[in-house]
Amino acid sequence: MTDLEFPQGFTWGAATAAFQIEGAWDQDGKGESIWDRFNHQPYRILNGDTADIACDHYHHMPEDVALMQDLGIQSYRFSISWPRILPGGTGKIETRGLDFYDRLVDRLLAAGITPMATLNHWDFPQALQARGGWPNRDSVEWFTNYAQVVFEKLADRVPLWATHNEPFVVALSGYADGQFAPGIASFPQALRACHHLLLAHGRTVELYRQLGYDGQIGIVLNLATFLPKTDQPQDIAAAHRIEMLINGLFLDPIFRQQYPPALVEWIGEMWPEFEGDDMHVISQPIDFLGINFYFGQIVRYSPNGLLKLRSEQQIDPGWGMTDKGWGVCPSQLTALLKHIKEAYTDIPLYITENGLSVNTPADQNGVINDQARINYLRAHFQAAHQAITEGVDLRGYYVWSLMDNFEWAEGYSLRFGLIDVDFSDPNRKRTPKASFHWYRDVIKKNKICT
Ligand code: IFM
Repeated sequence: MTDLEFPQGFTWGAATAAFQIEGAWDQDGKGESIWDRFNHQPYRILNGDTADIACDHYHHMPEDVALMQDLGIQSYRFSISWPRILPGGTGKIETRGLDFYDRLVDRLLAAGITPMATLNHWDFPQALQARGGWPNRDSVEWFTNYAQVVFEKLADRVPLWATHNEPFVVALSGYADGQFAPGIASFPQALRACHHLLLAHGRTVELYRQLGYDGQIGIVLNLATFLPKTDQPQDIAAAHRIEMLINGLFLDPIFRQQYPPALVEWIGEMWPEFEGDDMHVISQPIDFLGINFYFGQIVRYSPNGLLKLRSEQQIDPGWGMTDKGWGVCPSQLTALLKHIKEAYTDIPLYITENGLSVNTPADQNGVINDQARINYLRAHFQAAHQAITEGVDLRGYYVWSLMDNFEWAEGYSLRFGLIDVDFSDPNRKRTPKASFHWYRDVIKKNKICT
């Protein structure tokens, strides 16, 4: 047995997102989001689930902060629902919505937990979707105005801000394959959405600096590794293409001030024209990069599809697949962190999400012994520790997720939480799982035992 100690001051946290936990979808003046609209449509969500109530965090917030305090996390990553604050997306402010986050932040601080707030975790106002959504360049201004309202209320007490969570998913799953809200299938629209998300990010970073807050601002990207299946040039090029689509589409503009040349060339005429100064705004220096890590892929050339490739999940020896269908490969977390440092940036990194979807039923005593989640987290913490040992400036780790929640198109069928939520109970009873107790011990000792 070896003890692996983390650097002093390393931040242990847990993450959630507004739409996935809050419920109260139409209460206290909240406007409709694109996910409200989408999850009320037939066939969009597995089993017809909706997030109308979800974990009912909107009404259970004090209890949830008490659970966080019991867990011992030093930071809590949550997102703010844009239409809860601006029901029409722009214009009239709903103070009851703002007050909810105000109370959350105060309660977190009183519990000694540092808030990390994400402005956009996908629940875009439906009223603005009706005006074209992210593919409309006006979305940049809509978003910065919303950010300003939130900053003015909360930035005096929230020291860590992320503009977007996984803009790749917003743009590609929402606009290219239509699997997520708003359910549009148009690759050119997805590229426009992507560009405006990036521009909105850059303008919001500029605004945050102009307003003079002394906290930190960054962005959260879903990143993965992509290994060619063979050393054939066709497979190597295919792996590079998908890496540029998933990682490079956001990393390159932010850190290299350009879209990945290989991708632009491949996409050809479908690539939209953008205005001159945009890349400068997009590449504003940020204070940290948040990385959501879940899997690696093995890629080979295939004559089919736009990118002409096929990929499969990478699985490390001795591991398998998660309930979500993602391969478990902790080795790739070390590889990814080192790659980001070597190829892109030396700024501080956070793992802003990582966790396992596994449904472990309660035993006859009501105990949820999710040993699989403990094993998964331990291996990933170890991989992160390895990266730190090799010189990566990793500052913290947020487990996804604090509690079971609404997993988008898969509804309540997948469970990512350290805390079980009984979705059949009108009171949404919460039960900490074995992984909660294990994580509490890791946090207390700031080390893992491998
Ligand atoms: O639940 C999601 C989260 O909203 C974004 N990152 C991945 C998680 C698991 O799919």
